[in-house]
Amino acid sequence: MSLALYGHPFSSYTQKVLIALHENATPFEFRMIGPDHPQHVAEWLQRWPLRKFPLLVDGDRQVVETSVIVEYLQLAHPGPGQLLPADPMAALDVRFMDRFFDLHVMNAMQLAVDGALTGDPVKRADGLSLAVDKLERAYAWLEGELAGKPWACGEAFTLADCAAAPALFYADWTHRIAEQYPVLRAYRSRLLGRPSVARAVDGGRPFRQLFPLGAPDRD
Ligand SMILES: N[C@@H](CCC(=O)N[C@@H](CS)C(=O)NCC(=O)O)C(=O)O
Repeated sequence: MSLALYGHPFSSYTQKVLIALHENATPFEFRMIGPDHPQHVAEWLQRWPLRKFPLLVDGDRQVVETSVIVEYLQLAHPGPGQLLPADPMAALDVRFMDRFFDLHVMNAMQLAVDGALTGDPVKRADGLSLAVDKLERAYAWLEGELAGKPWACGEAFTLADCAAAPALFYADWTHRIAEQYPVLRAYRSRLLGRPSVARAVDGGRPFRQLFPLGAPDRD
């Protein structure tokens, strides 16, 4: 049965799943959500009225929540790249880092984006200030945690890296990772050099004007 992913190429959470799909060259149909695709929007909302994307459809089954989607892919459509380790304790570490990137990096960055989207300069400044505070704490912790590791949990590229790539990509646009965090800066660069991540970033490139804080001229 063929897979369909509803999402938007510039959306960080859509990219998290796209990276997982690209990692294993999993065939799928991308169904873009946006004003030019009302049919896809209607199908998505009918299937998931909570209005969050991406949404994966696999025959009769639909899957939401990106971490669950990536785990589902591993179970139902495994490929050569194992995004969750077989060892349960190692898998727990991967799930923890996945949660860290979603909750402490992606969500922190989103505070600034949401503030900017209001169009109110006070809310924009407040959102950014909150985001900077939280991101600084996350960056400092990651700097120690990632030392000596090529990927978030060690030698293998996992679900945690799928989460880290878009989270750090947009977090750095929101609040630049300072030179005092060389380990984290190098990790972000390594992620951007990974073919699956580069492909996801390229897919979002035509939509950079959508970034409400203003996309920097890099990456
Ligand atoms: N925890 C969810 C978060 C998904 C999410 O927030 N997606 C954003 C797009 S990047 C979204 O649906 N935004 C629309 C909205 O919040 O109304 C997941 O991992 O799938």
